[in-house]
Amino acid sequence: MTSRQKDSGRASAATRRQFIGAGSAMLGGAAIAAASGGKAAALDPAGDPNGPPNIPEWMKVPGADTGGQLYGTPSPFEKKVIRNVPKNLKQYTSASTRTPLQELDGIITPNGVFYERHHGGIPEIDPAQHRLMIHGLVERPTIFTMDQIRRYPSVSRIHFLECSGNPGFEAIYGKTASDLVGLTSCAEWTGVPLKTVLDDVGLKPDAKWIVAEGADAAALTRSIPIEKCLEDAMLVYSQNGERLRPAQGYPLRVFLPGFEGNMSVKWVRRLHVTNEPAYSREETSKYTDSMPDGTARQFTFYMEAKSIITRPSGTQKIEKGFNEITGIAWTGHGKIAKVDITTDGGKTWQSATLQEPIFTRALTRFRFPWVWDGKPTVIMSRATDETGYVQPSFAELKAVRGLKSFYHNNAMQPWSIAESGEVSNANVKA
Ligand SMILES: Nc1nc2c(c(=O)[nH]1)N[C@H]1C(S)=C(S)[C@@H](COP(=O)(O)O)O[C@H]1N2
Ligand SMILES: [Mo]
Repeated sequence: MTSRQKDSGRASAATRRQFIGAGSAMLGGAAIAAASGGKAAALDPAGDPNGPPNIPEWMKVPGADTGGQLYGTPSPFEKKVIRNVPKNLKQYTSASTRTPLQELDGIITPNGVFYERHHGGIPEIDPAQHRLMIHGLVERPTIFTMDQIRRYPSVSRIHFLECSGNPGFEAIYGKTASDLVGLTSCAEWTGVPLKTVLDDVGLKPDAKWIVAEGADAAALTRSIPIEKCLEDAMLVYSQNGERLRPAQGYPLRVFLPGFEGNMSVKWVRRLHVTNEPAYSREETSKYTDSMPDGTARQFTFYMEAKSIITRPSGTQKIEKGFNEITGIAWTGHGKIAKVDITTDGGKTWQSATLQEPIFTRALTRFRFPWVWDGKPTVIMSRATDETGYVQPSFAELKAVRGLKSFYHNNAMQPWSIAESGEVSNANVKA
């Protein structure tokens, strides 16, 4: 063993003493045993049939065949890591499912639990039959096949996607992180920059907007300002290395980093280049914000800075002693600059560590080491983005937006910790 290996061995022994030992120092091993299901034998190698040096059952026979599963699935012991289907919402064709944020680590959402929101069900589209038409204020109106789209130079970028009704203003009483902000996910998107394709068809000088239309039964239609189309908008065909899933817009979707999810039109079939917006259903009667003075705020493109602690979070239970507080932060306006944590209901705040690398318009993982003294308290995270914008409390947000708003709620999420260690939503109906 090199001296370096020896050193790292020592470091991990010290780590164990500090973190696992910290909570059990007073109560002894029983505290850990309780945490792992109450079996004191779990800490006793001789009495634990699965603990080394004993040989567990699964080492005594060969395992399953490699290739027995041609498309892999998670361990059968991970059954709760599934999409969250709101119980009170019947899954009509216009429905949504949420990402189980509290079950995930890191910043990438696996494709199987990426949130879904559709207004007319999920169409089944044969990519060989799919076409994208670009017309209107362009020099060369064109109808593309998927093969032609895929011949353009590609890019891959990591970005979050968030529905702007996440959660609606009146829906801040959910139980889990997923109930509250599970209409947020993050993936590596691959496709062609929209600018590349627009340069190819030639924009006319008066092109100001691009109206994107989906090939679903809802024909969902949104108007995108030309500046965004030429900045970082993408035509996406892959997500986390594989082709888009049908629910995410297979075979082709618009992706607008940092914009409200509704504008990233799935199953895109038409880009109509115009000099004014379409004023479609989704940008007039929906996805607008009713303000206290009776007016409605329209075209709220960028999602504001937001964060949530995903562990510990609602319905989980913690033990006295060391607990890592971790969660996710994101902003439509670039990078997350800072996440502050309070463990005393907002009296004092301390900076969390941000997981590197920090990507633009992507989820950012934060971590904060915490020793819980066993007393009831409220914990909360607060994101600041690189523009200096600070995530508001719900009270601060309401003061500006009034009570008639539904969309674009980026308020902080407080979690109560009871003496029992049970974690619950601290937002309570007045
Ligand atoms: N064609 C089409 N595009 C669509 C939608 C839709 O119903 N049809 N839903 C929108 C909404 S409201 C959101 S939040 C995102 C959801 O994307 P996802 O299902 O991949 O998470 O897609 C948007 N694009
Ligand atoms: Mo949405």
